[in-house]
Amino acid sequence: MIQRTLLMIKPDAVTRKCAGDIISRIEHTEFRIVQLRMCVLSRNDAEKFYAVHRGQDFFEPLVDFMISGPCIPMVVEGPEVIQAVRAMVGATDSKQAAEGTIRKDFGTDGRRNAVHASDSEETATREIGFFFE
Ligand code: 3AN
Repeated sequence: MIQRTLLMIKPDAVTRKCAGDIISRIEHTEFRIVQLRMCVLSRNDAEKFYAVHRGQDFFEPLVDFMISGPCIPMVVEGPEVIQAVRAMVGATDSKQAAEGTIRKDFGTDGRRNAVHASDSEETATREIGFFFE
């Protein structure tokens, strides 16, 4: 099934000039980037985007991190792309992510983990709508 997912390059990776390398990884797959922009999230936006995590001890530092610099959200399209991009991204904590994953190669730890990727069709629809028409 052709799906769309939201992949977002986070401020740590943008600041360290890893965006091109991450975009290149996507372009070396069968998938297509169909929308992309760069933006700095407001605190309110970041809190809304991560609303499911409100109340967790990592919520406030996560929001502070997400507004610390520009993000690059993009929409990636292709067959079964949601799970495929999640697999390319790797585990939440970059220190535990598998070799060859984006988080292993471009992230630092559980917070500064280089990218976000939607985890289901429902979240993909919501997250794409958050950034794009
Ligand atoms: P994933 O992005 O792997 O689906 P989620 O949705 O559980 O992970 O968490 C959302 C974001 O919250 C993560 N990308 C990460 O930046 C942050 N986060 C999650 N768990 C932790 C943690 N234990 N410590 C610090 N940050 C965390």
